[in-house]
Parts: sequence; C-alpha cells; structure tokens
Amino acid sequence: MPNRSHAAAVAVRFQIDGELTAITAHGSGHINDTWCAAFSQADLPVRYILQRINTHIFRNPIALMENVQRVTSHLAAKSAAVPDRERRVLRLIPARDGRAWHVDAQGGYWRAYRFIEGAHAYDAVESAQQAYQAAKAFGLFQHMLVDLPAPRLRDTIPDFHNTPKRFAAFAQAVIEDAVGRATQARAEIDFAFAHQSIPAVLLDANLPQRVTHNDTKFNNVLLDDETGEAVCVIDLDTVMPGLSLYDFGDMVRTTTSRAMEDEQDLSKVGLQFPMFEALLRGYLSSAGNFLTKAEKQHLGVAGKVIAFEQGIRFLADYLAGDTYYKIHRDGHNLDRCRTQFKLVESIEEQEEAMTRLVIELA
Ligand code: ADP
Ligand code: GN1
Ligand code: MG
Repeated sequence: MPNRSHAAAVAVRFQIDGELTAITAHGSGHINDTWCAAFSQADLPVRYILQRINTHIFRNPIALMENVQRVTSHLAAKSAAVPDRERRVLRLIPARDGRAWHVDAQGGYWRAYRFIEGAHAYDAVESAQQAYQAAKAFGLFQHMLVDLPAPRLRDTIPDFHNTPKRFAAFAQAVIEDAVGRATQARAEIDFAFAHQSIPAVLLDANLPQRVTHNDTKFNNVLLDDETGEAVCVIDLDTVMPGLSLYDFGDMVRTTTSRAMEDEQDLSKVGLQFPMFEALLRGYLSSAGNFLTKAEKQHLGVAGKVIAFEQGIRFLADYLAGDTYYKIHRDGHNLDRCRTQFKLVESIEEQEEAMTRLVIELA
C-alpha cells in the first residue's frame, strides 16, 4: 500500500477545492488500495474516496476507467429524477488535467469518487432485511444497464467468471505447487476434484449475456445508516459483459452466511435459508421483469457455482504463494477457501428446498 504522504500528494491532483485536512486507509477490499481524504471547504469537512487501481490485476486501467465513466454516466442520467440521487450513483471526480484518472510518478493509476455519507458497507450480513436490500440494489443495477448504448464494455479481466477456466487454472496450480503447500491443502484439493461437475453448470445453460457487476459481494453495496436501505452499488471495476447469475450467485455466496469470508470456525458457516429467501425476493423485485425463463430456472444453483469458483480461486492463490488477494495472516487464503467449500456443502444439503422456492417465487 502506498504510504499516507504519497496518497496525500495524489489527492490534491484531483479537481477538489479546499485544503486537505486528513487522509486515512479505508475499507476491507482485497484488491485496490483505498483511502478516505477529507478536505475543508468553506470551513466544512467534505470527504472523498481515493483509490489506486491494482494494475497487477487490472492490466488495462484506462479501459477500466472508460467502462466506469460510461456506466456511472448512464446510471446518473437515468437517476436524474430520483430523490437523493447524489448518493445513489458513484460520481467520479476528474483529475486536474481533465482525465478521470491520475497517473503518479511510479506509474500508479488513481481515481477519486465523492464519498457517500451516512451509509456503510458490511463485511457480513446481519439481517434478512439487509439481504433483501442488497439484492434489490444489484438487480436494479442490472436493470438500469440493460439499455447501455453500444459499444460493448471492455473485459477488464477476460474470462473473469469462466468457472471451467478457473478450474483449469486451479488444477495447474496444484501441478506446479509453486511454494510447496499442496500437502497442507490436500483435503481441499480433493474436495475440488470431487466436485468437477460444478464449473460447467452456468456456461452450459445457454443464458443471455448482459451488462453485469461481477463482484456483488455484500460489502460492495452501501446501506443507509438510518433506514437500512441500499443506497449505492460500488466497486465497478469488474462491470462488463457477463451472466446475470454470476451476480445472483455471488450474492448467495456472500450474503446468506452470517460468517465472515475468512471465518476459521466453520461451524458458523452455512447458508441460512431465510437469507436466501430474502435475497431471492429482493432480486426478483427489481430483476424479475427482464430475466428469461432459463435464467430464473438457474437461480437456485448459481450460489453453489460461484461459491465453488471462489473456493478454487482462493485455493489456487494459496498454492501459488498468495500473489492475487491481499492477505493479513498465514494461511489466510486457505481459510477463505474452506469457508467457500463449507458453503458449497451447505447449499448442496438445501438445494432441493432452494429450487422449490425458486419455482414458487420466480
Ligand atoms: P475493493 O475493490 O478493494 O473492494 P471498493 O471500491 O469496494 O474497493 O472500496 C473499498 C471500500 O471503500 C468499500 O467497501 C467501502 O467501504 C468504501 N467505499 C468505496 N467507495 C465509496 C464511496 N464512494 N463512498 C463511501 N465509501 C466508499
Ligand atoms: C475481490 O475487490 P473485492 O474485494 O470486492 C475479487 C472478487 C472476489 C472477492 C472475494 C477483481 O473483490 O472477484 O469475489 O475479492 N475481485 C477481483 O472476496 O478479483
Ligand atoms: Mg469492494
């Protein structure tokens, strides 16, 4: 992570009035470096989000920022009549040279957003109401982007949710065993190979391509501090063509278990049926009108696919020596993988009931 004075020097390169008064690291994302920068404007504090894009992961930051510009402009135009619209859509602050990003002396790519006040992102879901709100917001996000004008958005990470390719990459990481960890992860590797039928489920279902968020983790939606309503979908780096069920699946993955993604006590991890029901109802309330029959039929299985995909991604990174996700302790990626596989098992146990509910509601 760049140090604070570096971030402070970057903050003033954006079109922000007033004096920079404070800058602190912010959030718990696994990918970008995020800062909260406070400026004094006419004696009032005004906050901004400042982020350095992880260009090790996002190889074409300009294409990424062009996607974000197109998506936020489209959403803002559609929200023109919405009360509280300033908090409903992320707003980029241009750099002093007029571009939507700033490149620092080390070649780092930075961007700034207006800070959305009075709302928070949560790493773990606390109530079914929260699950409903998050799903409604991500469904609305997809709905509002159905008519995004051509051209197609750029693929910021090609094959991001191509689960069979993710499996092949994982299998390769097992063969390479780059840092000699395969023996510690024997049980998880065996679990993955025993579930090889999961990866193809969504890709083989003949589903339409849409503009999707692709990272609908529960902490990528801000909930209002007073009303608990979803205010704004954030983290737009992976918005690109995808399947609606990648998004619904990632909601099931991150919003049905009360445990954190890296919980070590696996007895706390599992799909809670009422959370799934709330997610389904919330998602259908905003996306129900445009989803095809085939998409609706796969709502019950999407969570298992994406939890499995995420499990093998964490496991592959553990085997590769933790080169992709930020880690904060030894074995962090293996712990994360374990929660995902526990969730897969939990979903398998409840799959019939989930499918029945989908048939009833969708
Ligand atoms: P990452 O890709 O690393 O997950 P995010 O874009 O999700 O980065 O940002 C990290 C955290 O910063 C979020 O979880 C949220 O708490 C906070 N955040 C991001 N953008 C805003 C914003 N515009 N207003 C308020 N908080 C924000
Ligand atoms: C990363 O950026 P963040 O923390 O919201 C990752 C997602 C994973 C998630 C797992 C670009 O998301 O795909 O599902 O971690 N983002 C990227 O927690 O790889
Ligand atoms: Mg995030």
